[in-house]
Amino acid sequence: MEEILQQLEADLAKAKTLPEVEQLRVKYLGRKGSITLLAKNTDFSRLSPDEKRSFGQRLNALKNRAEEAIQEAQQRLAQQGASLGMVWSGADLSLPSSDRRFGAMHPISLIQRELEEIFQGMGFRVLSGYEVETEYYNFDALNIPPDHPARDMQDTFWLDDGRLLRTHTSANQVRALERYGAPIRAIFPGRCFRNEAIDASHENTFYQLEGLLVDRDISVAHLIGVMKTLLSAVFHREVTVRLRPGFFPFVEPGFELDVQCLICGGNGCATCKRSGWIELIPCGLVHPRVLEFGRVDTRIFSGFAFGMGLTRMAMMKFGIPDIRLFNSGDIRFYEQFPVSM
Ligand code: FA5
Repeated sequence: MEEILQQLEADLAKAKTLPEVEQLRVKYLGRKGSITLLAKNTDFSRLSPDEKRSFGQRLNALKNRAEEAIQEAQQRLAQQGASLGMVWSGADLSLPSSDRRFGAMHPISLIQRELEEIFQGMGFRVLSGYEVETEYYNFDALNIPPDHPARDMQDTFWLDDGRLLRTHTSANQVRALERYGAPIRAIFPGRCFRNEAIDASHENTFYQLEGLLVDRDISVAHLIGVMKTLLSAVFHREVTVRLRPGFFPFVEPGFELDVQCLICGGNGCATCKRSGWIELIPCGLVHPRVLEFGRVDTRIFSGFAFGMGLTRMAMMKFGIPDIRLFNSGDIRFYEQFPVSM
């Protein structure tokens, strides 16, 4: 018995990982382990009652000491971080990491997520359409026939097969009406493309967020209500808005929604070009012809639509001075929008 114990202790001293200790436990205390077999192979009938008692006591003591030795070895290795089968390296694995850099989110993703949440809170569903569109949904179904001058307002990237890269998210309007019918309450965030010269506030690839609400008895008052709720939520304060007439063939009446400048409070500054107002969201009541293209009964339903520039919105919210930064691929720009953990 003494020999077995000494052998076990020598084996344990050499073990460098917890799995090795487990193997030793099986070797000595498992069903076919040497200590277990010692009891099994002893012919107790040949022992006197005194011998049986003394043998039993010594065997129990051996088992207990073996178990203790194994536990000690396990504790020693666990403290050294050896549970993964690694050899102890001397590092304190319980110390916090010194490199605390987290990933970043693209500012468009940030503002898009925020807006989606706000609109979902007002009962809007979030839908997405196609970046490659047909002329029909991008223009014709929006009451912009082929010879209409409004087509020239949006320089289009045409594809060889006659389709195009959508110039605005309004292309989703009739698709959604056809598919879901009225009433409907939806937003469509997405990327748009225009064959435009690029400068600090114009990109050929940018994001818009379209909104469409069609229901019974919808008026301009509903449009203003939704816009004010949205802007207060985005800018975390009460905002003053005004509507000016704006022309888009797919709305009647059409508006440009301006926000009182959030930088100067309407007094006039460089951001609002001294006017006190910032042009933010083109919108209007959906033109009956668009509803008809979407097979909506115009005797029952009316609606409003808006098409905000998501990229411009992000510029306003985060104070980004140049639109070219968004697509620049410059990691120093993206790193300024860390994800909070
Ligand atoms: C439209 O695209 C209309 N579809 C908006 C609309 C929808 C009106 C529904 C009525 C009802 P506009 O061309 O003005 O409108 O573009 C809307 C917004 O997209 C602009 O206010 C601007 O913020 C953004 N935008 C347009 N062109 C660019 C560009 N080249 N770079 C960055 N943002 C742009």
